[in-house]
Amino acid sequence: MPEPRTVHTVCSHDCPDSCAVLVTVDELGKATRVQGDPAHPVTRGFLCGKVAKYLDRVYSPSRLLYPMRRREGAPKGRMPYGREADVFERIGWDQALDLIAERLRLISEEYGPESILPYSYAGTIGLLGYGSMDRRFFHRLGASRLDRTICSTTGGDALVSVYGKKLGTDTEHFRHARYIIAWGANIHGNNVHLWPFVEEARRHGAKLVVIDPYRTRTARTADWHIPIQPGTDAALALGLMRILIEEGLYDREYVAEHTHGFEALRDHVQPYTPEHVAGLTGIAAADIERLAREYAASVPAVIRMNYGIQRSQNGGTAARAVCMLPALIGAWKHLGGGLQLSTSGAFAFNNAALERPDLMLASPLQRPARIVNMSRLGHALTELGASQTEGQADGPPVKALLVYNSNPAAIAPNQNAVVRGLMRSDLFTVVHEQFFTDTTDYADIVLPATTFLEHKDIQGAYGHYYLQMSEQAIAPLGEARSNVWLFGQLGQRMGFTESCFRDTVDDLIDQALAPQPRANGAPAADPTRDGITREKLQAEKSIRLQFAAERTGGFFLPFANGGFATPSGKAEFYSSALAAQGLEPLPAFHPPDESRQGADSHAFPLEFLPRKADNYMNSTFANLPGHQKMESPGLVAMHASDASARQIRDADWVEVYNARGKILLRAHIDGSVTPGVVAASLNWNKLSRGGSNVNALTSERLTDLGRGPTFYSTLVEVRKLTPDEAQNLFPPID
Ligand SMILES: Nc1nc2c(c(=O)[nH]1)N[C@H]1C(S)=C(S)[C@@H](COP(=O)(O)OP(=O)(O)OC[C@H]3O[C@@H](n4cnc5c(=O)[nH]c(N)nc54)[C@H](O)[C@@H]3O)O[C@H]1N2
Ligand SMILES: Nc1nc2c(c(=O)[nH]1)N[C@H]1C(S)=C(S)[C@@H](COP(=O)(O)OP(=O)(O)OC[C@H]3O[C@@H](n4cnc5c(=O)[nH]c(N)nc54)[C@H](O)[C@@H]3O)O[C@H]1N2
Ligand code: SF4
Ligand SMILES: [Mo]
Repeated sequence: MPEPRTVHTVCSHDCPDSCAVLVTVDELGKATRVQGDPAHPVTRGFLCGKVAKYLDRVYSPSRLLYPMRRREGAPKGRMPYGREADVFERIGWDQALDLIAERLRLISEEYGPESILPYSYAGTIGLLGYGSMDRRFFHRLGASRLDRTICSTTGGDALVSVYGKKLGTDTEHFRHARYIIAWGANIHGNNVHLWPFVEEARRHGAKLVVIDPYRTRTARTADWHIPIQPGTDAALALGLMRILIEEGLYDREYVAEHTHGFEALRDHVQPYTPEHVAGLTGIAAADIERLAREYAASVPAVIRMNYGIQRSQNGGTAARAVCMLPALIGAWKHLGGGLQLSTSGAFAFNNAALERPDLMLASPLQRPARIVNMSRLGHALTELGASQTEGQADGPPVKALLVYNSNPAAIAPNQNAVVRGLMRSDLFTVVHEQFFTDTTDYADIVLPATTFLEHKDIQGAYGHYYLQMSEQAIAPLGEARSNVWLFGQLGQRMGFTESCFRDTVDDLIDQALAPQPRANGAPAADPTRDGITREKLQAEKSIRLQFAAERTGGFFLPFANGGFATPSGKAEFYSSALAAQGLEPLPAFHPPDESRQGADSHAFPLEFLPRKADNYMNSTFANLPGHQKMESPGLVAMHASDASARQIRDADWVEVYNARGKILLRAHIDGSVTPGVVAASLNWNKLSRGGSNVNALTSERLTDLGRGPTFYSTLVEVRKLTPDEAQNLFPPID
């Protein structure tokens, strides 16, 4: 009998922190404890509240443990939580795989392979679980390609437009900062392992400023909270740049040596006077001036920009403008200065080897398939292919949907359209999941998935610079299987003869760590991953990327001395590449159409923030009682003046609505929002009164860069429910 042991795993939830998690496994093979690895320099021995309770999730009595198919005649549609299994019957894996392969073959023959759509995001950000065998499978099949825009492409494209790379200030260097701006970044809620470094800096006198329309946990503990009007960050950043230039507070040397387009920028920011920007952002002109002067005077200054500001119609431009600030003041030169949005660009995994896009040419299409934007799933399921004329169409309707790593019925915008699509009786839907969710309510087949304790993977991070090995700690529960296993098996059932569908997890890891090939075919030296092999990772578990500066005893400062991968080779204030795409080469402020200052402002008067929950991970964990207790979901934060104008008191039941939908929540007047702004957080539909969550109100409009969703450009109205209306709701009020 094996001894109790400790296994090194990595939390695979979609979080910048990618924590090193030590799992204690007893002699019977059961995990008895999870803890943050004290030896990991960013995890530092603690886990967030969500994952500290992880064994409640792994061993939940609600885990999906067997493949199932919808019973003959059982209609698709929302099921009360806990009753989902009633409409399914258990089948074996063999039967499930055969059924799926058979249906995909028929659908592909009748409608073409592009009528098959994968839908996945970041249920796991383990490298293999996120995208490897699945991509091979869909490429070889000729399925539509999913444009995975739901989270970060807008901000990512913005960062790349200025610097050419997704690199940022090292998390561990925040301890050296003297001025920290959390800009659309709820550090305490969404990125808690940065917090100890922020606190360390503050103990040494640093100031923490939070720019966020919502009074988050982070804002409440900050030195200065600036509640900006949603969607107006570009105006603020441009106003700050104007002051920095006007008052000579910028770094002339850095600007001259390392930036491109300064003269154009200087002229361009002229209209953004403090008074003008105050009118746009709701921030007093004196505060804008003070912020600019403090930011320039406190060396080193760092900005933690997270993905909050880019979930807005002009969020790409806003993120671009914010990204320019550290280049203007030369903050990159200093240890602890700069900006962090993402660190993911440093890992440079060999994605071509993992995902095998070359297999597209072996598909029946013999060409790359069409691209479908995941942020417009409602459109894809209800309109795509509906009115096509031969030859110039957008391709066939979606006839099969394979969902894994995602819960689209809860997280995709314009939910009523998504649900209408999922209800289609002619849509064949397969969902690979750990639990019955809002999405499995529309599945023909559900398949049980492993948690990160139950499979092996490797993982980079978007909030630190360590590459890690996540070992398998326990055997899969029931008949749960990993994403890699599922798509390898499906490939074989489809009769794909390429040997890559038989690759093992270790093969895949070796391929991911192989050097990226260069255009001319010669292997490129990938200095950050130099010498990091599977064997080495296996032995050391967590390895810091190998930065040249650190080899010689220095610090990794990504843009201290250039290092940009932009067309000009400089940090770009002016982007010719954007101009060539017909986009504005310099960032300018435009209000989102759906905002109080925008073109669509007449219909509904309140700005809506459909936020993430502090104690869930998007929709993950929302079904677990311990997490629900920490979160108290189902509230809409309102300002006292907006509430009283509508005869609403704290804890009243209200309807929040717009032209796309309505949801039912309890008013919460807690001082977290300014007049004209209301906020509520993500939950499961089936756990929400009225049966829909915040995404019943969000739209499928896309952002200016990166084709992303615009969750935070949403207008609503709120009205009080009558006592009669508050009765007989779904789910019933206890
Ligand atoms: N607890 C918890 N942690 C998570 C997640 C979760 O759901 N729960 N999700 C994970 C995921 S998927 C991601 S992508 C990261 C994202 O982490 P963040 O980028 O921090 O994500 P958000 O909470 O969307 O946005 C951050 C803040 O931006 C604010 N904001 C909204 N609109 C605006 C605006 O117009 N201007 C400004 N300045 N701020 C605005 C919001 O009020 C919010 O507090 O977090 C990850 N971590
Ligand atoms: N209103 C609003 N909507 C949002 C957001 C918001 O802030 N507000 N945030 C957006 C953002 S930033 C993101 S990233 C998306 C997130 O959207 P999703 O990526 O869909 O995130 P989750 O809701 O966490 O759902 C992930 C699902 O994957 C499952 N899963 C976990 N691990 C595995 C695995 O190994 N295999 C399989 N097959 N399944 C697994 C989990 O059980 C879970 O149900 O939501 C977006 N939607
Ligand atoms: S969700 Fe984030 S903070 Fe929590 S354990 Fe996972 S990586 Fe760490
Ligand atoms: Mo995300």
